[in-house]
Amino acid sequence: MDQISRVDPEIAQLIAAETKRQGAVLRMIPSENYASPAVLAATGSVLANKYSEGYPFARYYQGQPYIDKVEALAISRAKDLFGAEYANVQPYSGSPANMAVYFAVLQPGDKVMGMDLAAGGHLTHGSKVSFSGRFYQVAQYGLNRETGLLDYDRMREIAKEYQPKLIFAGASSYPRAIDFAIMGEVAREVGAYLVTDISHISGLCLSGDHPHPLPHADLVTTTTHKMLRGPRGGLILCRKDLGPSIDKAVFPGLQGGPHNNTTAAIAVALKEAATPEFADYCHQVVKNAGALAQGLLERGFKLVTGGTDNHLVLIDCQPLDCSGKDLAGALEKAGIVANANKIPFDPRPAQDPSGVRLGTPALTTRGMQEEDMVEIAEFIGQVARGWQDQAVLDKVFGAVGELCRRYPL
Ligand code: DSN
Repeated sequence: MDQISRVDPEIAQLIAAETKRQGAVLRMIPSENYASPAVLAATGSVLANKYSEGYPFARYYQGQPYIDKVEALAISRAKDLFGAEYANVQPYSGSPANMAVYFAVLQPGDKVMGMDLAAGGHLTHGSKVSFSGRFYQVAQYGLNRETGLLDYDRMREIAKEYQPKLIFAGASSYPRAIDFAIMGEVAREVGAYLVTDISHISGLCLSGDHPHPLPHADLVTTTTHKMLRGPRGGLILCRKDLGPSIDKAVFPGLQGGPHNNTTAAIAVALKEAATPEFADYCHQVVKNAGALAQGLLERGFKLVTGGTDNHLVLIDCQPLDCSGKDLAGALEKAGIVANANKIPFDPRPAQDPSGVRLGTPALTTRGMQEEDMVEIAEFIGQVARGWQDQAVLDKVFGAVGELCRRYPL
């Protein structure tokens, strides 16, 4: 920070302010976390200075003796950790990782299936507003209206009728476990590739708190900065026979030089994720989400699916006198940062939806436990009741600050 201050005090001041903010609020966006100091240091290292188009020991530029070793280590750690035959660690993030999968195994115009964005899926799983819905023919599957759970029977029917070449499994706002085994069966029945995007739940798949996608999936994608606590990046894991197509799709198909500083930080994060402490962390993430859900239910909130199996809960604001956007805005004023989110079959638009999505990965990294989640559920209850009352928001803000000080970064 001293170096930045000397050169660019304006940016230094903004980084300092963001550092302070990240410590002073309850960060409950389920896709966010705190990377370790070792991961951040690797991200800020001189590896950022090097170009290295190609792959380890097969580069287009000279000067790679150390970069090759860094990337080879990241690849072997990714394979070992996830039990995968092949790994590519170069995708710049989750969306490019998914795009590379499309490029690797499909032709433009081919048929794909993914979970509807409105049901909790991801943009790159076939949404019309992303490349995936523009360059491929898409059928979307979704949830059972009564239960809010994935409707696997309907998914199978759609797959049989539509005959996609690729099926995406995975979600961004689904609070329950996903049955990768059933999805793998369906994919095999129709001769499609199964791609599991485990960006949100990668840690839980490693710790056994969520079923592992292998051996059911042909390809697995994940971001590295969510529960894995790495830098902002992506990974693709796959069967060995698909490896060369994936490599070609990432580079030169989609990207130029890999971000070597990020690759090093991914390697560090994967080393950290291989420890028993990381598994304990993931177990605690799930326990905390369960305690948060229970605390909210006891305070009269309606939750999508009635609770959670994983790291997130989705509040249905329809019984409240505010929208998801109103509640997320009021929560931020009270020091609780979450995001407004569509609920299944939401009658409201994405810009002002009926839900609020909350997660426990970042809070758990700070060391918070179940009793803290009960306290946070109480804060959220107070904010929901007094969302237009500045005195209430100020009071909760003070209590949130006190809680945050008990768990310094
Ligand atoms: N933007 C991520 C999330 O918040 O879930 C998904 O990519």
